[in-house]
Amino acid sequence: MITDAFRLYTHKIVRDHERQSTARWAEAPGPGHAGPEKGSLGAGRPPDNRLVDIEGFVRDGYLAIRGAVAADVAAACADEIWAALAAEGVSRTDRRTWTRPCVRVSCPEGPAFAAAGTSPALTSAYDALLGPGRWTRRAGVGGTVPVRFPSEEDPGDAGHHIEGSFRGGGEGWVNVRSRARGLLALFLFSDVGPDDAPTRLVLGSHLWVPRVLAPAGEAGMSFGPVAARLPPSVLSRRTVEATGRAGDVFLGHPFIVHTATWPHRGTAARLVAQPGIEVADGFSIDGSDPSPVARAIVAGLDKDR
Ligand SMILES: O=C(O)CCC(=O)C(=O)O
Repeated sequence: MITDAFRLYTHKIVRDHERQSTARWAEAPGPGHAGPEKGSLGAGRPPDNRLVDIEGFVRDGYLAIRGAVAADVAAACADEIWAALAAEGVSRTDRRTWTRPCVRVSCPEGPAFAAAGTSPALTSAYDALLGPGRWTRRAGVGGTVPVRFPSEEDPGDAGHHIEGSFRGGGEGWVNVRSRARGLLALFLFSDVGPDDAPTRLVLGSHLWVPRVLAPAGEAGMSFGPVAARLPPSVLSRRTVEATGRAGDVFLGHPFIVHTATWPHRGTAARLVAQPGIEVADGFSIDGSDPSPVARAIVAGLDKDR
């Protein structure tokens, strides 16, 4: 059941599954992509947000928030990412340096990323999906940016997985309450079309993960083997590719199965940051936690299949 508090926080957020079709990824940008007002980073008009479909998030495991980050902010973030790539010997203007299919950098910090990470459309969405104020506020985006370059080569890091949430035994660990991780976020800092090696999300896969995690109890398990322990049919479910414009952000359930894709047959580098949105502890899974993330976990544990 959705409480009134959650309804209040959902009125500004885009739920945008319809715009996922590859034919429409480059449709005309909404007002969120309007140019900046003079003088201040990110002062463009607010995004064309509409009602968020919380039930769609619980069912499918993701939301796309179009224009979550203003166009000028996304462009400033892209500049910073290119500066970080330069330190790796990769030049924005000299394609001869684009020799690897993927170069992963830590997401830079600084004012542009602080503006991106605290965009009102996103903080409203975090409140709606996790519970008002329940997530860890951060003046930045965080995570890594796997930058993917046009290439026919296997990048070596593609494969279905869920993300780890906390350190356990020296690697990414995850438990059924999703200790520490509230969401998976994909911040598009470049336009990403269907040829540009978009991240692929397996719809509804998050509902199958709790049953894999439950036997591991509070201690949890390494995130690595989780996808392989799912019924094989889960990986044959419908998928959606995280395509869109620079400034769009996809928010995924912490248990959504996803994969990098290759080859990248586009022409431009794909810049997507992939941070976790942290929650201090995790979610209650006894049915008392009204957040959509917790409701999906409970649905996954309860579902009679
Ligand atoms: O780069 C991508 O499309 C996804 C990468 C990913 O899921 C990861 O590095 O965990």
